[in-house]
Amino acid sequence: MPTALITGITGQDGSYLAELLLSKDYQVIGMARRSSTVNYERINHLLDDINVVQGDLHDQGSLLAILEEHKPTEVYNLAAQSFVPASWSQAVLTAEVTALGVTRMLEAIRLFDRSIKFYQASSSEMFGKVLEVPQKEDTPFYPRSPYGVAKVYGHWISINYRESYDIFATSGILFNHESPRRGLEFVTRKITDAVARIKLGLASELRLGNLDSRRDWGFAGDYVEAMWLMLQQEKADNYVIGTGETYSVREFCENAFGFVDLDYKDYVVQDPRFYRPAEVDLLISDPSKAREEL
Ligand code: NAP
Ligand code: F7E
Repeated sequence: MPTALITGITGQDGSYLAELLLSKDYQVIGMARRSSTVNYERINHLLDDINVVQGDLHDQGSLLAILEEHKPTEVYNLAAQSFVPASWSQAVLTAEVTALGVTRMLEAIRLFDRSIKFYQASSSEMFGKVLEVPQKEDTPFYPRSPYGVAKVYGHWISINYRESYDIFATSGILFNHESPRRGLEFVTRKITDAVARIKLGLASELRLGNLDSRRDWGFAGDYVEAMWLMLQQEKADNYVIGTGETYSVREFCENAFGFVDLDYKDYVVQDPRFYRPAEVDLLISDPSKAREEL
């Protein structure tokens, strides 16, 4: 039975990936950081089938200890400070977790067992102020947030450990992926949650930032399958995963409100509090390499 370690098991992608790996008869070890109250909302239904262990990307010793105790054959590094606005207000923490955390896990693998396959959760935010349309694996990066900068570090340190130590370190450059399990502060769930509240008479408006930014949105449940496929290849590599279609936040609002016969213009208020110091205006993927090879 193969054993996989998932960091970020309590997050959106962690929960879907755990379900996928269980369906493939993996033993699943999920790493969660200690907190004063447990936040297993997304994995409560899996607790009988997975093994949740405590560890933190800040803490090198905890990572090494988990590898030594559970001996995974695959490590999916999904843990991160992943909310882009918080990366300006907590820039150093974002660098510690989202950037240096990757090195800590790679170091643990280098010291314990270099044959472990490693997946790094890279992001389309690395393309930022895009230098090419659509974006593919060799499109140069121009990150626009401390989060994007941290992910560029994580991407390159994974490639560096691949080239320096021959570790199977793969980087999945995933475009936005959403689901009912998406955190409520991200724009898709913020909108759909508000639409439901407004329809039920529980709220009267929705305050948003930039309605004109465009994203390539996919479904998280599909994207975790791509992660797994990447680790089943013969060689570690970099892959862009996206839909190849782009829509604006405004179009998303039109559709979500329209779904319950409401007009978004009657409820959406643009609020400068939700504008970002630097915006990523347009993301659209070219996932042809992944389509061919995976
Ligand atoms: P998410 O829902 O925000 O989950 C992040 C996970 O990281 C949570 O389990 C969180 O634990 C954990 N975490 C945060 N800091 C940690 C630390 N110091 N030590 C250990 N665990 C820590 O994110 P997601 O949407 O599932 O995304 C998964 C990964 O893919 C992230 O690395 C994200 O940056 C990346 N990514 C996401 C997208 C997307 O569209 N979703 C696209 C590209 C890349 P708590 O529950 O305790 O907070
Ligand atoms: O914003 C605009 C906002 O926060 C999408 C993370 O998973 O995907 C995610 O990052 C767009 C931005 O996601 C509001 O300005 C307008 O242009 O849902 P989001 P994100 O920043 O694209 C990437 C790929 C990741 O890697 C990240 O981890 O929507 N927007 N008004 C708003 N966004 C939010 N959150 N809230 C608003 O009120």
